[in-house]
Order: sequence, then structure tokens, then C-alpha cells
Amino acid sequence: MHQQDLGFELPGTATTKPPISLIPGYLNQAQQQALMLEAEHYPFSRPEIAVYGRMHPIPRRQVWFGDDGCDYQYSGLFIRALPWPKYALRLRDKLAHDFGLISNGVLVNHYKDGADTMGWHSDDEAEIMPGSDIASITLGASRPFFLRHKQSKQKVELQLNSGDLLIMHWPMQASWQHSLPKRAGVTQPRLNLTYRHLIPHFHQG
Ligand SMILES: O=C(O)CCC(=O)C(=O)O
Repeated sequence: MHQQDLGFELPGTATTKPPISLIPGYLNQAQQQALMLEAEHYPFSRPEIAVYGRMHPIPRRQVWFGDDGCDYQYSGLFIRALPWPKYALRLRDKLAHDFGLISNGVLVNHYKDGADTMGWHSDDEAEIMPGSDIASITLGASRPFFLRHKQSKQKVELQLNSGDLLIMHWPMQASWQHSLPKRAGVTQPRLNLTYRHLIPHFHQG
């Protein structure tokens, strides 16, 4: 007899769904192109973070744009918000219009190819506004994206393609981690923009 015939699950086999929405092809070609061209002028950097007590450059490049007073701190890095570029700001407004998704900062990650990566983590910093969702936009190369439940270790794999929007709903970050693993076959660059809603002036006392 299959377990669903019993009307309950066997111990240790329960699965849960991460609170996410995936909107494939959210941005059209022109919108993708405008953002990718704009990003060629972003002041990306590759800061060093502590991993097991030793300093290493992050395995990708990044930049943080945001409203005044929306500075961000993660993995021991303090990142002052740079002023919004035109198309990144337009996309912030589009997300607010289409989904009521409020944000006041965006972290842009640039992965030069499949060797660049993002390790397992949750976006659960203290300055993230309680109750807020995080919107993640992919541009360029398609890459797999993983979610992992913190307790059960259950894994969910998504394929993120150029123009896709992934919304990570509150309170996903409390129970799930996410990562972008290496992919040897990927030779093209990928950009990712995660729009976040921070508590303004959190780092100014
Ligand atoms: O590039 C991605 O899809 C993941 C980005 C990410 O995990 C983050 O910005 O926290």
C-alpha cells in the first residue's frame, strides 16, 4: 500500500514547500538588455570575507544600491548604499507596481561564468524589514538554484533563466537556505539582482 493511501506520512518522510513564487520570463528582451548594458558600468568589487577565520575574496563580484540610510551588513562586510542607477530603479518601481513588493535596496551579483558561485546562506540579517519579501531577478546565463530546509535538509532545485523573477516570501529565510552552485559547463556571465526592504538608518544608531 502506498503511504498516501494511509492518509498520513511515515515518520521522517514529510516534505514541505518553500514559500516562493517563480515567474518565468518576467522581463522581456528589451528590459533584460537595458539592465545588462547598464550593469556594464556598475562599480562592482570583490571584497574579502572571513571563512573559518581566514580572509578570502568572494567568488563573484557585487555592488549594493539603495536609498539614503539603507546601508547593508552581511558576513562581516559593511556596504554603504550607492545611488540607484536608472534601470535598476525602474525595476524596483515595476516590482512595487506589479506585486506591491516594496524594496529600498538591491544587491547585484555578477558571476563571470560557472566557476563563480554563492554558498549556502539565508538573507536573514537584522536590518531586513520583518514581513518583507525578497525579489530575485536573473539575467544572462541559466543556472540551477538550490533551496535547502534548515532542519530536514530537504532540497529543492530550480532552473533560473534570463528574465525570470523568483520571489522569496517572508518568512522563507527563517527556515530555508539558498545557494548557486558551481557549474563547469557554464561559460557565459550571469547577473542577479535581489531587491530587499531594509529598516532605514538601521546602522546609524
Ligand atoms: O545569484 C543568485 O541567484 C543568488 C543570490 C543570492 O543568494 C543573494 O543575493 O543572497
